Amino acid sequence: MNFNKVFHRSIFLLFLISFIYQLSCTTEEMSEFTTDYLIPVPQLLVATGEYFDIDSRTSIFVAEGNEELAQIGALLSGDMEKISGLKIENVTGKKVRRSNVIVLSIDKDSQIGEEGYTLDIGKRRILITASEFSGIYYGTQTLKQLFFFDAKHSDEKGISWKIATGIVNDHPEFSYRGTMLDVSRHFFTVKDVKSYIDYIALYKMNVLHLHLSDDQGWRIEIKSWPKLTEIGGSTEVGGGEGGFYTQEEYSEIVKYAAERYITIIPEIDMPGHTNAALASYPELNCSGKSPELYTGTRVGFSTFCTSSEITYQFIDDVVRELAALTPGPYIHIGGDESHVTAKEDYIPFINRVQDIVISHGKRVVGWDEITHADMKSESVAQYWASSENALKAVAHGAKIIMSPAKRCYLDMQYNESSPLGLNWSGYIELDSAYSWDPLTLVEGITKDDILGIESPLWAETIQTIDDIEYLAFPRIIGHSEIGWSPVELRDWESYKIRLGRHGKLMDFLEIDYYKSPLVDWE
Ligand code: TNX
Repeated sequence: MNFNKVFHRSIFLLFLISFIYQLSCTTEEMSEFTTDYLIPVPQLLVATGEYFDIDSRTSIFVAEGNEELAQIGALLSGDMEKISGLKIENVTGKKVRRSNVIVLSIDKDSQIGEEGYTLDIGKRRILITASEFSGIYYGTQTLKQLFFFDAKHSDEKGISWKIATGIVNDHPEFSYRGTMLDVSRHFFTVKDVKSYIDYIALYKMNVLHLHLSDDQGWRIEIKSWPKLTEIGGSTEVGGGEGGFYTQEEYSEIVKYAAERYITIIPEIDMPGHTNAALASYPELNCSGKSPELYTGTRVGFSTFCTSSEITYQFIDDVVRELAALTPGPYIHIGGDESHVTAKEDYIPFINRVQDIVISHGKRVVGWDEITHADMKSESVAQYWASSENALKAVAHGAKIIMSPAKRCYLDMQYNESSPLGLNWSGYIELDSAYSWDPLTLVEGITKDDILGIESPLWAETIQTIDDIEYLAFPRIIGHSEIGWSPVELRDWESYKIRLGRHGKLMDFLEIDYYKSPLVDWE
């Protein structure tokens, strides 16, 4: 039986249950279980009119021997404690108790779709089921949002939190829901990156692309070429001291992200955007001489020597070490704005680098300029400005990540008085960041061609986690909804009200977001 049929049948059944329920309790006060608080808005939600009480005796149950579920349970109880102060016990065993329990359970027969989940909040127990762990994790994110926005009640028995009962059936529209952080123009610590991961996980995003090298800094330790970080990592835009991740630190980020079902995609930008590497090793320059380190913000002036063999040995070493640190399927090779690489050199260079990446068992992602080369159908193009290039990707049979600079670039100013950001692609207010559809953006590109969406945050103008928060939030929340929710459910008027409520959540998390005048913040 196909997924759509099952899904539609389950929609029908849910409506039926809800209808019968509402008939049966017209005299009692109904609880309010609605999508009014949820971002991204779920595919389907049905209220059943009662309450589940969470108190100090509530526990989270996973079946014995299931380490990964237990880990999701531990994250859930930690977050619920932060929200409520209640210590919710994690329990494993063979038999689940009858009431006051939150159950996390894999159901291999669930037809809810990849990364999908069912969250069934009953009067006695909450049940999250999914066919994959990621789905369970997303179910817990929805539960957390509902929990956060629900009211606290206390009586003589102590404090309890009431969650309205109902059922959510949900799955994402796109399998790739990402953001990029540029750690090259300014360096951000492991702690900063982990904070950013925490925030995006709450909105069911599943990719963090790290822009690890550029003209201003090389940020990942490569053991076979140690000067990359020693020299190339020693500064940043404005002349600050820069920094880099040791392989151990980087692995710590990868693991932290994986526990939140986020894949890290490392990017080594080439053949342009390479001044930091060129400054570290003279042999990578056609002149055989190293340029000075660069701390300005111009782009497009550097290039690897594409005609020399040592360049490819170097790239092979870098990709080999990076692939070993990367459990995810992709290595991003950049390829953008190589203005000083001749086109006849650029194309064979990209082709060769693509082969290197494949030889290390990974797939290529590159900015849309790489579509000029002989892209393989398994490679992915990241659209940022050129529709023509995006259509070339389709001609190669390759998929596209949508990152239109006019809508997705988190480093653009909100308006002319924004204290941070650039404006070369325009000002991006919240409505402009939210109100667009990846499916109609480029004529000739359809859903099958699109892997998903990604919001890049370039770091020329930002230096601290507060700066990251200010430019990313709340625009990225809107992008998370574009990646997850179907276009029929997306609407600025409804989104804006829900976002206003999430102001309270961002305040709670101490996210320094931009308080746009377009939204009534709660
Ligand atoms: C363009 S978009 C770039 C980056 C800059 C960014 C600033 C793209 C692939 N390259 O090098 O940091 O603009 O907004």
